[in-house]
Amino acid sequence: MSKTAAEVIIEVFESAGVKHFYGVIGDTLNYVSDAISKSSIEWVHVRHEEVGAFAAGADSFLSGTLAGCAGSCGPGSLHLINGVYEAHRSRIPLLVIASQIDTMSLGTDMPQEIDFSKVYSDCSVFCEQLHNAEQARHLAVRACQAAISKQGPAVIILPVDLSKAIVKDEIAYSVHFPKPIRRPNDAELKEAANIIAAGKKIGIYAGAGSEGAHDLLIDLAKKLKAPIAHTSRAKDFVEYANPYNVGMTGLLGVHSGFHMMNECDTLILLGADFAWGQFYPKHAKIIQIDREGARVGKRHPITLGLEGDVIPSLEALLPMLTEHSDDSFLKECLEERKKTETTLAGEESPGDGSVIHPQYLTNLINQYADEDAILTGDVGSAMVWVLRHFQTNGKRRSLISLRNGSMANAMPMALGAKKAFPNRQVISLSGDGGLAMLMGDLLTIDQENLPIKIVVLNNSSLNFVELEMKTEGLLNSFTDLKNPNFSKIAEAVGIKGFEATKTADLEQTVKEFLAYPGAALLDVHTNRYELIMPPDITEKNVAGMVTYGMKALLSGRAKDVEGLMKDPMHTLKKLL
Ligand SMILES: Cc1ncc(C[n+]2csc(CCOP(=O)(O)OP(=O)(O)O)c2C)c(N)n1
Ligand SMILES: [Mg+2]
Repeated sequence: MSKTAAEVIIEVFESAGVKHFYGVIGDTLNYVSDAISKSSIEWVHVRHEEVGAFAAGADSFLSGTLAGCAGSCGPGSLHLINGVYEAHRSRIPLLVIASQIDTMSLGTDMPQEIDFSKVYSDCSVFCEQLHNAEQARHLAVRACQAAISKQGPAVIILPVDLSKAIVKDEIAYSVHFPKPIRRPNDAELKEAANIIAAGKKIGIYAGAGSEGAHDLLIDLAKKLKAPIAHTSRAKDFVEYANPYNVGMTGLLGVHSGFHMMNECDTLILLGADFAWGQFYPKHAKIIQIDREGARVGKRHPITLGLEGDVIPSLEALLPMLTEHSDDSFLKECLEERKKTETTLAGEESPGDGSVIHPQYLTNLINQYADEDAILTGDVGSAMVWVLRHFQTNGKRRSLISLRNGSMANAMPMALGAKKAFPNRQVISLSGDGGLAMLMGDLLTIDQENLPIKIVVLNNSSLNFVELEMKTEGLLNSFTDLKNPNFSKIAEAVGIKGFEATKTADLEQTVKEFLAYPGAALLDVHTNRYELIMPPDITEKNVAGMVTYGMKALLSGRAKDVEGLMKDPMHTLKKLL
């Protein structure tokens, strides 16, 4: 049977396990969509390609099965870009078809002509154009192989004339799934063990590379009497059922994680590529193990850099370690953890009821969400609440645009998560700015029958940025959002709408909303003046807020300062 190059590419993707492709069809993509329509791969018809790329990334990341996205030539494939960056920065395997105008017109400044090799070279692990239709299988296999092995987006630039060409497809290239065991050699591990043996205040800092290593981390902590801090991306893998956990450091972190990192004299960094050097310990000996040797010592000077995956590295290291008996540092850090927990619990309380605190809302979601729920959070204040107030348990997942830091990620990621796990509860904690940015894809929820739950943190502002401005001592500017009634918008597009304006009703509303059998949106009018406290309050933070307060008063914006003092006990508890 004769096949087009597009059909061959799709056949290869099927053989690599691809189940979903997301995008918007059109002109140069028509032979690809035709091939998909005849295959076992499902096309998910989104309204904006960026949403498609975000969703495909979330699908691939959570399911561990390759997913893809595609766009028509020119602006169609250009729209994918932010979601492709997301996958690239988060090291998520992803297939991308950027369809292209026909080869006869390439290089002639045709309408919609874009040099995608330039556009995608910075955000992919593979980016090649099909130059001859007979290359189709070879190219598709190389793309899959690169996505799987280099963990990132692989882009195929596909000119339309080649996509529809009939090919012989005679050479049997195929996709492979290597599962190497990577670990440092014994001499290197011995060196690590010697450094650790000399440590008195040993800490463990676990990153996203620790996925699947939960029990080994606990064994390590137990043997070394070492507290465990973790990066934000490692939350799901490290936090639960972990008596050694002291939480995250960094600006989004908590006091106990920050304290441990500051005070340890020996730090074992495992699969962690935490970017902010100022949060690493100043004088500790640091041993770093990372699956990519190029990442060791990248963020901060270290004592010993080793290459390996966390699981086999720990399996080999653990028997070489001598048990530590001094647990004073662990006890000290766990004391700090208790204090942090008390602070967090205080923030989660409903307060005096005058305003809805977003931490209280997140805590309610935490209480009533399913045991294996997936929660996505928008960049903005939502990400902080998800990281601090949503508890994982080994089954739940949380997903945020942490490395790309993009607004509007949560709802698109929720779409992908729901495709990957149709039977799990998927909740998006969206900003009002974030949701509005890609709001057209609320239509996808109904059209594609994706019963997700969207909570809107309606604080009528680009709040995270507003806070950034205030802590710098600036008067906030251009942060106001004049919002629509989000629940009515939801109703208009076939999604059940809920609204919450009062603390007293919130618990009942959250319960009803989460229990609703179909897609639903809950618009919650949260406190615009909520402070997000860093793990350690510096004089600079306080000085910034004071300067802001003075400026606001002097420029006649007294109401804004009054806002800060709504529910004063809640605010004071955070500052003291
Ligand atoms: C695409 C994009 N545009 C702008 C920014 C800068 N930025 C970061 S957070 C934020 C505000 C987000 O507002 P909203 O979604 O309403 O969340 P809030 O902080 O108010 O809860 C902005 C503008 C960004 N990170 N990404
Ligand atoms: Mg907002």
